[in-house]
Amino acid sequence: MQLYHHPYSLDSQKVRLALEEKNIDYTSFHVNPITGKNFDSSFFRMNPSAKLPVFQNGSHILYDTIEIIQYIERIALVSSGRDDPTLSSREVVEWMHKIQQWNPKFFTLFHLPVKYRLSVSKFLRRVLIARMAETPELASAYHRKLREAYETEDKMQDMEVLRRSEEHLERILDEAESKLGETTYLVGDEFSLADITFIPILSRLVLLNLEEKYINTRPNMAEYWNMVQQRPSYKKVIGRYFRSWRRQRTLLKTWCYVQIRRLLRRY
Ligand SMILES: N[C@@H](CCC(=O)N[C@@H](CS)C(=O)NCC(=O)O)C(=O)O
Repeated sequence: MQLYHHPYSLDSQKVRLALEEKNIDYTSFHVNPITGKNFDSSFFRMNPSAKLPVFQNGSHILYDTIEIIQYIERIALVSSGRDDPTLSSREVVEWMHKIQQWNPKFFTLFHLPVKYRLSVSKFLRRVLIARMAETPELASAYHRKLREAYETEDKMQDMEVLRRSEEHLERILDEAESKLGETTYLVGDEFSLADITFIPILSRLVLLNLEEKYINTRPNMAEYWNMVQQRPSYKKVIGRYFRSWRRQRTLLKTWCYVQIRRLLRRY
């Protein structure tokens, strides 16, 4: 089994948490979306949406985060050899969908320093144009991505987009806060796929320095956040890259790559 993913990608984090929690071995391929590696023709041919993560098991390829996580759950159940295999409850699946409906893209972009955002988006557009010239048979798919990039820039001018995204996030957080007042985890007293889907969102808020506003104002969530950070899966998938000083190192590496490529005009 192969997973194409990146530590920066929120949906990739969800899938990797599932793989770690379920103890499933896989071959890992890092595809950095900020340096435009997701536009390399080898990856783009398999996945013209260029989105991460992608999970491959033989000829079976999955692109949808929830489908991948549920597939991992089924693999874990089959390999456990238990007589009474039970899949996640309906409530867990409902929570996963509820969380997945919030798109972190605009929220994240709005909270990045404008200078970095504009520089990276310009770099990515150049990468797309370079790949288009190298691989004309994929030109129309590259063109679609380029259009998507321009549309994203347009949306970034519209503060209503940010407001809606914030409101949507607040609704999910409020509901989670009230659930966490009754139970240890999002659904009941056992860690579930719902938590796996939720943890990367909290981690993204911390990365954007928004912990005070969104987490610490909700006491049950603040306690939950402290608890889930102790899990080995969290440490391996997220903490390793983003805890304290590590996050500067992780972000600086990518930033330097982009700047050097830009200076050399190597896309
Ligand atoms: N099909 C995925 C979408 C995943 C997604 O949006 N991935 C983001 C990172 S978390 C991505 O790869 N963005 C890069 C791009 O759109 O070019 C799902 O909803 O499960």
